[in-house]
Amino acid sequence: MPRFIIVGAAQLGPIARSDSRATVVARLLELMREAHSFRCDLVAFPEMALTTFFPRWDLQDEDEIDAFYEREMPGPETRILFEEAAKLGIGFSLGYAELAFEEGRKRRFNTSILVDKSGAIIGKYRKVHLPGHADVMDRAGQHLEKRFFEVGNFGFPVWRAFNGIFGMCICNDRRWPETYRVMGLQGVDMILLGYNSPVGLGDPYELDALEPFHNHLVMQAGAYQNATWVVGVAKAGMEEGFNMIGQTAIIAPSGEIVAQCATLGDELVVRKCDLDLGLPYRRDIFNFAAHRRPEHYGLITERKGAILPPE
Ligand code: ING
Repeated sequence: MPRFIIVGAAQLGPIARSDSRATVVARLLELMREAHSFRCDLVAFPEMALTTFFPRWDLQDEDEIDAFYEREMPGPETRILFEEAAKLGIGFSLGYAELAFEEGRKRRFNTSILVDKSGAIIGKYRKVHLPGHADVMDRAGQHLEKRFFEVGNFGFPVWRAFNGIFGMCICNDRRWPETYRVMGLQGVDMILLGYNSPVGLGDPYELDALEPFHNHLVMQAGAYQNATWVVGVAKAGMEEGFNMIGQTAIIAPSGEIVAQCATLGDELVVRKCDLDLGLPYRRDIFNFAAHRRPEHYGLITERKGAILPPE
């Protein structure tokens, strides 16, 4: 019996620095209701889906910085999302900037949650691969996630949900094969990820033109090599003067793109996904137990003469 799930990938267009949470949540609700009209079981939203991508600025004032984070989830301005999800009977994933008080101190993470059809949070992930820099660079645009977020401390967990095994990652995580493999080793059926990916940061310029190609390359490879669905959802368009790629896509375990957005705005694409499509790959070509030999790979760091990049 196939394990079907109808998935909505809800791409967002730009979010302005001045946009209130209420304004943005109204957009998310519109996309959630549209997903429900297509009988979606689950709708995936992008990374940092409640605010503009503020790590592009050299912010200094702590109160101004804190205003971009959520201290509680759901909070007073996001509770309506959870209530609507429960009313409609639809799950969702949501990326946001998290402000937590743990181990006696204020901590900041780039976070994503997985919410089931009852509106309960069943999974939480904190971004591990933080790209860019902590200090302002001499370049066209900044990418200061290392200043505004800590490295995630949950690893890459997966959760039993929606009649399958689901995982999440965030943006730059999708460029690292380990991200998919750690979840693949846990038998993940579908990975939900959001991204805010600017082009033109000039680091290096030559690769800008390849950004759309690299975006799909890494998600398609991750899906195929780990026999999992990958749902990649963009915050797209010209956001505060920064050109963010779209290309939101639903990718099958074959690595094929089976649904893709065609705009740079708020746009939903929907696909009925059979979570068992990964089984033929997991049973044969990517049968980790039968073919994978980590004990024979050798640890480069321990092997003498490793070929390292020039200083
Ligand atoms: N953004 C980008 C990403 O990994 C980036 C950073 C952009 C890296 C372009 C390389 C090229 O997609 C986030 N938020 O990680």
